[in-house]
Amino acid sequence: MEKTIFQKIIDREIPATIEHEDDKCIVIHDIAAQAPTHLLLIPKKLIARIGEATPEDAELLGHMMTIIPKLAAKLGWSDGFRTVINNGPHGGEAVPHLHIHLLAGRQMAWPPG
Ligand code: DGP
Repeated sequence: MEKTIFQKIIDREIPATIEHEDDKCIVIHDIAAQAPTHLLLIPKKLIARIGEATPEDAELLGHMMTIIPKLAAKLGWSDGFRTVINNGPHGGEAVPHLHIHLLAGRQMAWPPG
């Protein structure tokens, strides 16, 4: 199977600006930022999308959640931020490798587009 673009970034085959990395996940800056800060939190394990996560992934997903407040503190997101997971065609998913968008630095609107 062809590697996803995010797998190629994890494997250092293509460059990205890395904000955090550990044994389970990587956080990069989105190439098409939709906010002053727009990060992607990506598991190193290939889970195509959140709708395909299994109970086996619970520890990994929990670990990823704990990275978010650490980033918020490190990057000074005291005014708030938004997390987004796009799933499938109606969700606007473009890359079939689970990733959590983290957007900060401006007022977000609701409802989302
Ligand atoms: P989604 O629509 O949720 O699948 O979002 C995919 C995001 O991935 C989109 O915001 C743009 C970003 N992206 C796509 N290709 C690259 C890349 O090569 N490098 C980086 N840093 N981000 C990318």
